[in-house]
Amino acid sequence: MEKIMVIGAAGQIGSELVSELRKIYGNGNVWATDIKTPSADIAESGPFQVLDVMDDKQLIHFVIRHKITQIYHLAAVLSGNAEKLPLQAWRINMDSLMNILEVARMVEDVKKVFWPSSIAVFGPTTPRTNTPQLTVMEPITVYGISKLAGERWCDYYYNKYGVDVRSVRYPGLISYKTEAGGGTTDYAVEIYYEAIQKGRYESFLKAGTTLPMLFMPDAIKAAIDLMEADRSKLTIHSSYNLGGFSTKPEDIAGEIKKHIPNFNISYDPDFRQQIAESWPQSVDDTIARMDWGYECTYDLTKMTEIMLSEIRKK
Ligand code: AKB
Repeated sequence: MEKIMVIGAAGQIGSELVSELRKIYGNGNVWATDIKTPSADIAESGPFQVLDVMDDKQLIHFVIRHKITQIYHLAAVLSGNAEKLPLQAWRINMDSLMNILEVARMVEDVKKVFWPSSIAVFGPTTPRTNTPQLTVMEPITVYGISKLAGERWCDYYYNKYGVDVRSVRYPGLISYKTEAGGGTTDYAVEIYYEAIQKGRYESFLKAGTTLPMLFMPDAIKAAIDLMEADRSKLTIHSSYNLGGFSTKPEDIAGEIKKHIPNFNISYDPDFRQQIAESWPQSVDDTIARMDWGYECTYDLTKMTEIMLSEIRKK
């Protein structure tokens, strides 16, 4: 019987992941945890606990008491916000991961850990198109540095202690249930909300800024598929490249215009432009496809239809 714990359950990935995991494993077997209260459907459809992953004692007591077998650790400070408070972001991103890795090492019941990395591990010296799994990695953001260091620690705990940590390098994630917060790819979420609320959007990234993106249902499926994959088939113990589809602000605006003809986009790039320009435009995810059958099923057109109709309902 699996007992699963999701850390960061009130966040953009966590809120959707908890619902999917509860469908698969049963509501009572999936603990939602966060420092803040999640939406009512998460807090009321199964167990919820206020928990600070930075508090290692509270964390280990919780894991032992509830006989947790799988941990999804999603709490992190994203790229844009991390640049505003670099040392604080470094501490949160690194200490929280180290607490999880230590718990997984010490508590025998814990069999698997999921921790998301990001395309932010790459930098301006990385090949930007079809970025390979193994390549130059010189990230220029504190978020990217923390994700790259985290990947090395995951690989280290796997090799040294046999801790089964599984990870993907997410591209920008687009969703309508819970808004993202503080990332560089967040423009691709904001644009849909503002298209409906105001009929216009001022992008903080320039026209022509291409980045890989993934619609949340594909991102959630990837996390669960990777966690369910046969361990012997996995060849990457740092983090798997995940591609998604590549897009730029004017492409999304063009898709929105098909539904809202008067929609207008303008551009006022800020500090996140430099971050975006240091990240890949597309990513080679052949190894994820081969090892555990990853696929991206939503493209920009299909995703835009769903984003607009779901946000309208809100
Ligand atoms: C961000 O923009 O910081 C994140 C990411 C790509 O990891 N969405």
